[in-house]
Amino acid sequence: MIVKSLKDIIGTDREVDDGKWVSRRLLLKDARMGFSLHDTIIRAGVELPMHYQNHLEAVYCVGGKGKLVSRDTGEEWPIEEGVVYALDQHDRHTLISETEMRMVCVFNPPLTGRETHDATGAYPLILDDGAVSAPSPGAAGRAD
Ligand code: 9YT
Repeated sequence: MIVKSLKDIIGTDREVDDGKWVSRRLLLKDARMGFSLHDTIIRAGVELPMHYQNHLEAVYCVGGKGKLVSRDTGEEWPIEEGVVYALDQHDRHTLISETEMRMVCVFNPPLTGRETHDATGAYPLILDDGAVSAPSPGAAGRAD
């Protein structure tokens, strides 16, 4: 069994600060659960274009307010405490925060903790031997 506290992650290399968000990685690939689990703070007033071409992600908002926009369809959804969105189609999306937001995020396959967003807003796929997979499918160096 694995038991961890957010307090033990803050200030370690499992707390990743992108400037616009801070992701606290509670469970990563090395936990061998088949997913990773993150407690992410989105700073207020930021716009985050993302496109996880190599991963599925579910995001459950547990605090704050913002808006999710599909860059595939133009649809928009208010995001607030109690709302979950699942990027089941590797959807191109933009998250816009109004206030600071707190999100619980699950990634499949799990992140290793070494990924950083590329120019398309994707995380690369890190293989079992530690190699980074070829660039994201369709990556053309733009997030939109
Ligand atoms: C929705 C969101 O939080 N995206 C950016 C960060 C990502 N969730 C992560 O690495 O934890």
